Amino acid sequence: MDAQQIVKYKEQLGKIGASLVSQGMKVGLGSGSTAACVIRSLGKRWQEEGLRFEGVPSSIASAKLAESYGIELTTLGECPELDIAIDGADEVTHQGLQLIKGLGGALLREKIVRYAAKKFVIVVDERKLVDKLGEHTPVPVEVTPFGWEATMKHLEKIGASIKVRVKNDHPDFFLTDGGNMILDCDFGIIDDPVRLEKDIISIAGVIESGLFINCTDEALVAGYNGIQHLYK
Ligand code: ABF
Repeated sequence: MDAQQIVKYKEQLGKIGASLVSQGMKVGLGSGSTAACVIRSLGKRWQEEGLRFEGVPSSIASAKLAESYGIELTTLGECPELDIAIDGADEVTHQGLQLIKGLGGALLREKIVRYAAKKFVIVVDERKLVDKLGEHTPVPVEVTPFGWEATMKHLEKIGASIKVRVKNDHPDFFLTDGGNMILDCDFGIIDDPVRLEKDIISIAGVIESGLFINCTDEALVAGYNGIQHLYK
C-alpha cells in the first residue's frame, strides 16, 4: 500500500467517520492521523453546514486541531456521557474487534473518553487488521514516572520485552499529555488479551494499557474494496 493510497483511505475514513455525527451529539474525538481526518471533516461540516455538536478531545493535539476549525470543545466534567467516540487504532482483530492502541501516546485519555461513550467506532485502513493482537505492534503501557524501573521489572516477569519510549530524535523520555511515561511492551502474539489486560493493569505503577478489549462496537476499514463495516 503506497503513501498516496494511505492518504486516500484516511480521507475516506475521515468523511465517513464524520458522517456518524448529527446535530447536538456529544462526541469523543480520537487521536492519531486517521482520527485527525475525522476531526478535519467534522470541522468542514461545522463551517460549511453549520453542524453543531459538543466535542471532547482525547489529546491536546486533537483539541488544537478541532479548535483550529472553530469547533467548540467541552470536557467530561461538563459532559460525562457521550453519544459516540470515534478513534483510530494500531491493530484490530478481524474477530471480536480487539484493539491495540497508543502508539500515538494518547491511550489513557482515549480509553477514558471511550468508556464515557455509548458507542465506540474505530476508523482504520486495512493494514491494521490482524488475526491476533501482537502481530506487528507492542502493547503501549502508561506508567507513572515514580519507580518506573520497578514497574518495568514486573512487566518483564509477565513476559514483556520492553522499550522505554523516548521523544522522536531525542534521548529524553516521551511524556504523555498527563506527564506519564510509556513502556512499549512486546508480548509476541497475544492468545488471551482479556487475561493479559488484567495482568498488566494489576501491576503497581501501571496506569493504563493500550489493550482495548471487548469495547469496540464497529470498525470502519478502508481498503482496496472500499470501506468495510466490521461489528464485534
Ligand atoms: C490513536 O490512533 C492511537 O490510539 C493509535 O495509536 C493511533 C493510530 O494512529 P494512526 O491513525 O495515525 O495510524 O487512536
